[in-house]
Amino acid sequence: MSKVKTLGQFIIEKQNDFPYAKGELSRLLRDIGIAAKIVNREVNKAGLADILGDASDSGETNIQGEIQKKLDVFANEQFIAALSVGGEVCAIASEENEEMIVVDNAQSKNAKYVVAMDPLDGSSNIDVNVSVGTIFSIYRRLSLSGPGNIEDFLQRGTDQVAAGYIIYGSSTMLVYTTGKGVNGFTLDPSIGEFCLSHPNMKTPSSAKTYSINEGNYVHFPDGVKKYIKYCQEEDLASKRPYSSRYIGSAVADVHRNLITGGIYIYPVTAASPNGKLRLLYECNPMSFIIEQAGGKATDGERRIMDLEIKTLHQRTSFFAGSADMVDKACDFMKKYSTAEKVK
Ligand code: P6P
Repeated sequence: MSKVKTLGQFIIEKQNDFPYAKGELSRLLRDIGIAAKIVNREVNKAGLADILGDASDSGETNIQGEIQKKLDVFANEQFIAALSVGGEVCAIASEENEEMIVVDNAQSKNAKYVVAMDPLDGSSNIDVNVSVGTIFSIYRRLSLSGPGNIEDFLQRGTDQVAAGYIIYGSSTMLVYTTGKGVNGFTLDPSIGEFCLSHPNMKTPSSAKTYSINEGNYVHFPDGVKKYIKYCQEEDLASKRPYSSRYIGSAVADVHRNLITGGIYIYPVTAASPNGKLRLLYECNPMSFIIEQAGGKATDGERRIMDLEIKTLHQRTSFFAGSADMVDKACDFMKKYSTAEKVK
């Protein structure tokens, strides 16, 4: 049996890639892994426990105006607790919380890092047993000491120290990067450990899958409409028509496309004139991973990780995946539309 390498062993082994590392980032990644295992346990039995459905009879909504699912709330609480107890994070930004969370216990208030996260993305799929995910982004704080502040989060994606996601699907995987490649770990429930299963992940430069909610077609920018028609044309040489695959859970769509190749597009629509996905804790972390795996991520025009972040919950349009496919889609945007500027 090949030697199993756990997430913990891998993190420690890679710590030497950062000569000045004193272990804080290693411990922070370990804390995320612990919370992921706890959330996974609840996701896997959601149908059994009273944890399905909406967070309250009154249909309580989060700051996004989205009905909070009980598992959303549970996941948010678990990641906040693990990060707070772990002592390596001085502040947290979460999709579920309008304001940033200052972690001001003795050990944390001078911690080096801040974490932005979507604790359970795609949660509308929870009740129908479709894969959901957690997305996280780690920055070095800019403030010198004391409680973390909002400026610590308003950093470009290129300043991320690490980023990753957990996908709770047919198996549970944790995929992350620290800027030196992408590695995927599959949870082995029999030992309760994430084990290295996808070392040095690379995404194909082109493929046959496009992921977009075509229900919004009439409101898409012309460049997106033209690109969709391009995907649907018969052309043997470029293996078209492509296949449309859209789960409605960005982590699941992005993860599939990362492995098989493909493009995920969430452009501006009438309902989301600035795009739907969040720059800080969805698009930047997924872009870091995609770029490290050899892919590309833009807003239809500009590189996602170069975009200026002005507010915690800022939205952006998102074109991400296989490099050649993103280039092609952006060519159509350039020719037929001007990408919505981040306001
Ligand atoms: P629509 C989930 O709410 C999410 O943020 C992404 O995970 C997903 O890809 C997208 O929204 C789905 O949105 O409008 O197609 O249902």
